[in-house]
Amino acid sequence: MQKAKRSASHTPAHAKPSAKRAASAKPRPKAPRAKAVHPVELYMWPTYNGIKISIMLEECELPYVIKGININRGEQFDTYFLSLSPNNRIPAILDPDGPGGEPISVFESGAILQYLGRKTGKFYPRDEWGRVEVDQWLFWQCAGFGPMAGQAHHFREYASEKIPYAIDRYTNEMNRLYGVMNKRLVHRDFLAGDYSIADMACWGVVKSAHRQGQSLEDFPNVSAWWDRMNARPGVQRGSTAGDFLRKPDYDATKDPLAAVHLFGQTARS
Ligand SMILES: N[C@@H](CCC(=O)N[C@@H](CS)C(=O)NCC(=O)O)C(=O)O
Repeated sequence: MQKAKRSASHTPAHAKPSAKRAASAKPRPKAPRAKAVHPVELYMWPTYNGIKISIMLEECELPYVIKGININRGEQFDTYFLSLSPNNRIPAILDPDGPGGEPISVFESGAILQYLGRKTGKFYPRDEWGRVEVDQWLFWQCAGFGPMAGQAHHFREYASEKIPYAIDRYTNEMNRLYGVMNKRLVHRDFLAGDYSIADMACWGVVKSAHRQGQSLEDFPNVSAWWDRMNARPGVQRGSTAGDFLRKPDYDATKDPLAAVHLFGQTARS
């Protein structure tokens, strides 16, 4: 199999063999050979869609390795990446231990979260009532909260021409969506029963609320949810796992090369 070109790769700390274990030299009784652990390959860039998956992998404590796809330099169009993600969007995963022990690749962040939830039995209920609850809020994020935030970022920050109609439309729509989330979180700690993949999906958008013209002070239940999310070590690790891929002060809105690769895409791109 071909390897992704120009991808920075990184294995998170918990996936590496422990130094203590390696140092112990005592002979041990022969145990049946353990099955080799093949880490899940996560193809991402540290954006709100990529971070959803590193949070889930950390929360599940699944061994994984990050393969950087620099979307600001056009790596989402590399042939190998397109074979995993034909929509030329991050994130995608390759799980070498998929169903029946066969490798499987998955693209679309919602589908990846559901796949990892089914694989591990974590953060995605098995019973139909609980699962439907999570699916509704997961799709709410993937089809509304996320894409509308993307449009708000585009017209408020990236577009060279400032179009008041477009800015108002997406700023207002984000305001409406934060209102929906705020109502949902009245008397609830998380969006869909226990903490789940639906909450993980929302983290990256809420992190950038200011970029969407919103303040969490206007949405106290979202603000309390935000604090609960950030108290979780898995969220802390997962939301920063991909930071090594880019310079800390990098700002895509000020990078003219990023605009070349991200905007004006057509079927011929
Ligand atoms: N519906 C997709 C959206 C993914 C998406 O928009 N990814 C952005 C980064 S946040 C991307 O890869 N952009 C590359 C491009 O626009 O070419 C998902 O949920 O996975």
